[in-house]
Amino acid sequence: MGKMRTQSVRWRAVAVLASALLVGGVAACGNSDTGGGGSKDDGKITMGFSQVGAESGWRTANTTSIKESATAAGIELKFDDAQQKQENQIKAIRNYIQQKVDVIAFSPVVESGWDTVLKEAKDAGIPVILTDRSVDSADKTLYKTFLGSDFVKEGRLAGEWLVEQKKTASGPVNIVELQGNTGAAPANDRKKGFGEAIAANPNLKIIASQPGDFTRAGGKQVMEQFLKANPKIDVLFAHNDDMGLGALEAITAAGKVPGKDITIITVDAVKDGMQALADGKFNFIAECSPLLGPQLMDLAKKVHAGETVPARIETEETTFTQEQAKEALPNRKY
Ligand code: GYE
Repeated sequence: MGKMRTQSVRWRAVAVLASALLVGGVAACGNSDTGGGGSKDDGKITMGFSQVGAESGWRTANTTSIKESATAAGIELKFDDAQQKQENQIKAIRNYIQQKVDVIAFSPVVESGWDTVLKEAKDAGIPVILTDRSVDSADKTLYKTFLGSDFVKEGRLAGEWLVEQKKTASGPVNIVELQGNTGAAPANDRKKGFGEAIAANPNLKIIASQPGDFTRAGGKQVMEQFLKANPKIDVLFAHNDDMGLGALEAITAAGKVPGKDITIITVDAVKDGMQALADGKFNFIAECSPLLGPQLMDLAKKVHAGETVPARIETEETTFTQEQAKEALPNRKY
């Protein structure tokens, strides 16, 4: 009796193993037939990429990096520019699902509201890679990995530099803040990191904070309003170079000297921003690298092959003072 039971347990184990192998085999077959969900069987990986837009120098460099790296990696890229609209991104992702691409990658314009479409991609068996910006979905199985910067850290580095600069200030230091587009991860996180860092000195106060949508036009327009409403502005913290560059025009038009009358701190370190820093118009930049293409293509190959990848891959970054910008500028790639 005891022996029979052991035997039947053994048989059951063999049966389970066999069916697992069968299912695995069928799944693997399915993968190679369709290229992991792909429409053609030419062995080439197809990636559908939904880009935020073309709002800044950073974004332009990011798009170039993605396109060039796809070509270099032999990945067929379907690319869509969502013009800063979430609805356009959702539409593009649904198209990619319909076209049965192998991998979907996108840079979410805002953090919230992605669960439904991500679930659709998951149900279709298409892996998703978050690039540059993240989502706030509680279900982390909706995407394979998030490749991008630590935006809280960038804000904190900007704030810590300011705390150091103003450590001997005896009175209030009035700060205005140009935020990125409302609801975007880099806008939320840079605000948070900066705010936490400047809390170290109660003299440092944010007296106005508005979105300038990461664009030069937005930066200029909102800075004009700030200058009209606030006679004493000591510092501008702009969530990216482009808004800072737009604000320069408003500051000069108001008869103030940027970099002297108003200390200017930005994020990104694209060429035009670095030039303004080297010229003494900006005072400090926290770097954010847009060159994510090569790592993204590498990850796409891995997830397509069914390999496990780290849930979070952080970009390496630094900061620049005016002197450091002068040194780095000749070799700046973007
Ligand atoms: O800082 C800004 C761009 O998501 C990190 O988006 C990116 C940000 C970047 O428009 O310039």
